[in-house]
Amino acid sequence: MSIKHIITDGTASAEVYEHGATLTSWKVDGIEQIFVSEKAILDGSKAIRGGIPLVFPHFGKVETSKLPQHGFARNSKWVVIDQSKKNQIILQLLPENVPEELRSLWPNQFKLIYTVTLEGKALTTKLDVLNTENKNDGKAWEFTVLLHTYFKVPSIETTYVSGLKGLKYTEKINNILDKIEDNENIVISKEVDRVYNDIPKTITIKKEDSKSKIELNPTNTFKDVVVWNPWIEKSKGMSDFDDLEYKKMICVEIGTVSNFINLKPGENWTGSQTLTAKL
Ligand code: TA6
Repeated sequence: MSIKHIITDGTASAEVYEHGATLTSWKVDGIEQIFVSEKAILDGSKAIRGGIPLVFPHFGKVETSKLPQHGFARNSKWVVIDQSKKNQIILQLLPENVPEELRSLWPNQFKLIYTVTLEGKALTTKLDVLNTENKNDGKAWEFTVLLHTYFKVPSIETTYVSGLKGLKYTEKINNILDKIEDNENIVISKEVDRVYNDIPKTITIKKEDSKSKIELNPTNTFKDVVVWNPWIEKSKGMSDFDDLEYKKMICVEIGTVSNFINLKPGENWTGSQTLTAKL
């Protein structure tokens, strides 16, 4: 079983596994905001189905790479480097923490630092990406990155995503490019797997049944957001996901996935999202 750490702030709490530095719970006033499948594998043998898996160095599959979908960060054992505050935990990933069979597929020198902070009804997850190659003869490298957040909802039918009206998006299902979102409130009533570009400072998930909302505030270093629900058929195809769990979750995933970010030796990139529960 992978080791799990708990942080608290007042009535809020969160749980983070060392495996993948995956946050698997965020409770506000005792109410769970994050979805984790009842069939999730938590022993470190595969990425956790749910929570906030970290996607690095590749979102999806990259033709020129043999790395598995979504890279290796969510499949590696991170190291806790600071838990001196009760409301914060900081974890680090270095090449030596990545399973050899995955590290050999992306043999670059890097350091990731992931900071999870609770403040009242807000949760902030920040990722620092550093190119630690030698400044004299090291090489630049490029990556895409995403916080693959699974939100728990009372019912998908009465959940709305707002703030994306007017944005260009790609529907990965059937690879439909350059669509424009014309709904202020996006309702999910089938499988969706969309990448929206040039995202705003605020995206809101409204949960009609519980009259509650979650506000997402990404830094402007995150350019895209993925909205995903597997719906009926894809749910059946995931062994670590129950057939009916699509009704109780929605992924709204802040990231930079449409264009690679290039880092030279010694350079770093930072992105964070603040989630605020409005209960
Ligand atoms: O973020 C959406 C997505 O890329 C979907 O295409 C779906 O594959 C989902 O991620 C889950 O991917 P996983 O590799 O965790 O099964």
